[in-house]
Amino acid sequence: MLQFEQTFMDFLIEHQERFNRTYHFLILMNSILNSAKRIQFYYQTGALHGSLGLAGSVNVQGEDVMQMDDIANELVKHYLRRSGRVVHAVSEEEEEIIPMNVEGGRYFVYYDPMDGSSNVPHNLPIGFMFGIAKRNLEGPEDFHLRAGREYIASGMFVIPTGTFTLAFREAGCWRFHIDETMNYVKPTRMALPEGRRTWEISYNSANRDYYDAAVQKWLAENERKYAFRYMGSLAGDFHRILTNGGMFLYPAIVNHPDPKKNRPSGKLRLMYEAAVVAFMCREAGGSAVDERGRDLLDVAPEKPHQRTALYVGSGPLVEEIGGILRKS
Ligand code: AHM
Ligand code: MG
Repeated sequence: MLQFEQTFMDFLIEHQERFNRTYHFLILMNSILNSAKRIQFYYQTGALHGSLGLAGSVNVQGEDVMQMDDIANELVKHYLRRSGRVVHAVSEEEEEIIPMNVEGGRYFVYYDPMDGSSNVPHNLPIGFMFGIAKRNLEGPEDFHLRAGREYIASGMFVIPTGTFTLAFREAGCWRFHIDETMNYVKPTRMALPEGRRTWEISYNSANRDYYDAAVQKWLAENERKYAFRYMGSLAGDFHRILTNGGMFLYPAIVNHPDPKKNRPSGKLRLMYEAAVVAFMCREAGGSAVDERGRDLLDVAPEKPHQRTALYVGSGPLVEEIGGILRKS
């Protein structure tokens, strides 16, 4: 007896029809899927073709750009533009906002085509992460940099692992797995587990002495209650938290002995990293805050590449640390 798993596209068609939606979003998602499959392919075969090295240029955040980042960025731009549905995009790899179908487009897409760049030379998990907001269809469009709360969807592909997680506003967070025909199949609704038995804490422990004193104190008192896991790729680390519960944190660095190494605004980017996972987490029953203990989804970006600290995961942990941050 042949068994057929539901594909992502079948799932999405049903979803759009159930909620009486247009097919524009489907066309947009098709372009995102096409990009992800191509990135998956290049990443899997990159080592064979010698393209895992550094490209030698520097991106807008001053970090090394790898060939893979460039390839992934070009792929995503190509497919987004071709969809005809995107007004403009923000990419981690480009300083300027990228205009696309400025007149007729419907969506804004904020993306990081290859997040977790330190994993690239090792072919270890990286993420293609994106947030989607919708143009104001009635009346003039007055702004394009939206807070996470205004996203209509956000998602991430963990590459080359082959998982895709997508959250819809008020319609849940879903995970799919790539099959042998490169289709994402088998929708599973994600819900953070309430029981603490599986919870994990995930952060770069090399930085712990440089966090705010209140964050250090909380870690010292609480972290041993949970397993510690860190792979240095937000998509991979958050993927685990979504399944097992717990908290991923990338706090501000404020106590570094070399003041030049402080990062009072955090490291991660708000629009295409932090808000993307915060949105997914909310749809899975969790929450996220920034260094001031504000709900991360309420933080309105002032510039496309704005950074933020991030605490994301199971509600009770995020609320506890959020309360401490609001007081400190
Ligand atoms: P990138 O955009 O340069 O790849 O940096 C983002 C990554 C995240 O995926 C990850 O959570 C974090 O940076 C890891 O940083 P660190 O190496 O400081 O632990
Ligand atoms: Mg990144």
